[in-house]
Amino acid sequence: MDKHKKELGEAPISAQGEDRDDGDSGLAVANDKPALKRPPLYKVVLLNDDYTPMEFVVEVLRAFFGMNPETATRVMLKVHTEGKGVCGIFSKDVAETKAELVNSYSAECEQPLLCAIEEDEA
Ligand code: TYC
Repeated sequence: MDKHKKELGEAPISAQGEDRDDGDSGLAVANDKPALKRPPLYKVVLLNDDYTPMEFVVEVLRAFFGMNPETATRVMLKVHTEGKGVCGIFSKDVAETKAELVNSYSAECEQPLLCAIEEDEA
């Protein structure tokens, strides 16, 4: 009897999984913790040049980034002495739009002032 059971009773391991109720039923089952990541933020960075007047840069920082005169002057001087400086951190769309607005305004005013965007590594 025991011998019979052993010979006829259990399916091979490879077949067992396919018969289980929670196995390959065609239903997609979500993981416990969906791997959601926040979209990256972007810095709008102002670049130094030798030609744009300091007053123009301060005006741009106030007009496009809402800075008060003191903050705008501090950021302008940082860019002037260090080569570049952060104007703000935004979603990708907003950062791209701000940089484009600054660059087209500068070109319209015949100034070489340039803004760029950089992914924020925070
Ligand atoms: N370096 C410029 C000058 O000496 C001033 C300046 C500051 C230009 C910041 C660009 O992003 C800039 N007139």
